[in-house]
Amino acid sequence: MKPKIIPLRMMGDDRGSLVAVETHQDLPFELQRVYYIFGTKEGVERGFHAHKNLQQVAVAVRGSCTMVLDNGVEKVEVQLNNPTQGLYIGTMLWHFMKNFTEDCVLLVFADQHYIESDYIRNYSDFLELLSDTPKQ
Ligand code: T46
Repeated sequence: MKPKIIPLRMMGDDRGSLVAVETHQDLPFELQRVYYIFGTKEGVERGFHAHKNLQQVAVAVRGSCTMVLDNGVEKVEVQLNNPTQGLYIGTMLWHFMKNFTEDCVLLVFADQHYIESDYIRNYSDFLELLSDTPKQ
């Protein structure tokens, strides 16, 4: 599995850096929600779910963490440590985050509002649903 990294447009000048993120131009979907994770305690791992329909792009705008993606067949670890690179997290991908630095701010763009019923929080259910999902 090859993780999909989305380069974000950096508009820096001698005052500093600026990255702009727009629906369709940078994100492969229409933006509906933004959230960010910060202040994660040392050693904490979070996530451990897949989404039935939600698509997301995650960017470590400060600090770093590791995103583990698992498509039910293979796992890949992606280091998020660059505010000009987004990681696309598609549907039906089990994922969790670890190795947060103390200063990590993980910004996530999402194509849907928060819907708890979109989460698959049990790994066996995830594998079962995957086997029912037609291959793309
Ligand atoms: C994901 C990974 C990368 C809301 O009320 N609204 C929201 O938009 C979000 C994202 C969360 N919440 C509530 C639900 C929980 O009571 O905030 C609490 C913490 O959320 P959760 O335990 O799901 O956080 P993570 O870090 O395990 O997962 C989050 C996202 O929820 C998830 O969609 O893909 O980050």
